[in-house]
Amino acid sequence: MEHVMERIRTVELAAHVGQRVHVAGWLHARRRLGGLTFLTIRDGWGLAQVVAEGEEVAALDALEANAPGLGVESVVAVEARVTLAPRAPGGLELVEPRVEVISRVSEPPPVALNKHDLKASLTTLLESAAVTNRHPTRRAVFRLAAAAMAGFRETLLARDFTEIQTPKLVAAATESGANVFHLDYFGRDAYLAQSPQLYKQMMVGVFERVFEVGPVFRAEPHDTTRHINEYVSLDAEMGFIQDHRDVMALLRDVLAGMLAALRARGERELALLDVTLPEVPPEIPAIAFTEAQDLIFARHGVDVRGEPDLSPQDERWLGEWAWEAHGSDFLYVTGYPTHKRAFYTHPDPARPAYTNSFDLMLRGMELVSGGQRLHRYEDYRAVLAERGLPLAPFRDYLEAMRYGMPPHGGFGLGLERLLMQLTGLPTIKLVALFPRDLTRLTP
Ligand code: AMO
Repeated sequence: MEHVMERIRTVELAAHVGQRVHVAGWLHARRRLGGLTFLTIRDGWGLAQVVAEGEEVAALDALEANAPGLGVESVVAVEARVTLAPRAPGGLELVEPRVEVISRVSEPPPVALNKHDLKASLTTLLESAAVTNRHPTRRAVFRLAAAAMAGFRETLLARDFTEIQTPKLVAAATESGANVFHLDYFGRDAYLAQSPQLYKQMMVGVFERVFEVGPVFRAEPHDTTRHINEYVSLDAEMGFIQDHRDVMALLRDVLAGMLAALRARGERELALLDVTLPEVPPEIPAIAFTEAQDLIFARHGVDVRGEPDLSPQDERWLGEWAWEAHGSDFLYVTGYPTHKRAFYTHPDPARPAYTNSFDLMLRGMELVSGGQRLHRYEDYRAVLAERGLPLAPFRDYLEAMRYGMPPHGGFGLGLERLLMQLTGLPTIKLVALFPRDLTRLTP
């Protein structure tokens, strides 16, 4: 092909009206109408419509005549002139095309990718994710995930947090002995990290403020719409706090930063998926755990008082209440019972049976857990002994505590939970690129 100019992306066409340009991508769709042939080209960002007529159609037919034929998802390069076409998608059309085939595909893909809505069963969508993730609505979900991660990083970097990467092959379970993937590490027992919890706390001793974006692993042996076995955890931890309320204030600003990044970077994707982003109130409403249980009893007649945790139904009810009483999609629940939280959680000094901890609900589902941690070596020794946990696996963690740690706290936010609540998709498996669940280790 004669060199017209550097390849441009489909989303840049508007700046080139009247010029001949070079675009390249996948043959998304093709149809004939009278003497015309319409091609839709999809690149990594959008779609472009190409119209061929007369001899151009004959040239296309010649490409087609080669065996095997030129099917959708073939990779093609197109050199053509950009024109305004009010009736075309995006108001632009590429005319007088010359088409070159880069990778020829002759079999139809496992799912038709060129319908506005992707019509396939969940199983097909997941089994063929390598291809189905190409669909614009699938791709949009993952672009939003990227925007959310960018917003998380930007907000914390602006506050002088340092990004860290901690080991995923670890010698101790962090969150609880259950739900941990066990593996053989050259003949020794090892686990896949359930969270960066212990390491991010140790790193407070180095940097004071740290964050991490990375995979974590939970061996939860049940199939739910809100659990997967590997997810992306957005973690932050900071030193020199008064208590968990400082962490809640930080999280509020981090959420606002993430939503701002979604608006700024995800405009096309939000429109395509018809997503209405939640507003982060200047102060997110908060309710104490025991009050939340009283409220559920009063409003719904279900006596959950005395339960050690909130059920998914409890969370949905609280979400409804937050919206009705405060006009907020977000709700903090604070002060979870001490015996129900992980050993590192700082008790409430005024009520030691409850903790300086919180969960954050988004639209009635837990999105974040966090709180203040213990920071004194003696307190750790006491709590591990109380819970019958061995000291040995925590040796290095305890060493960090032994040599001086400030009061500190932080949180962990599940990226896929966020995407699920924003998009309203019915299962978390649809917001992970290649979900790992009870039955799925491929693709
Ligand atoms: P927790 O175990 O509550 O806390 O996890 C934090 C957040 O991670 C998400 N999440 C999950 N997402 C998908 N699939 C799962 N199986 C899954 N499990 C948890 C949720 C949850 O709110 N170390 C603490 C955090 C901290 O205190 O800093 C922790 O991991 O969104």
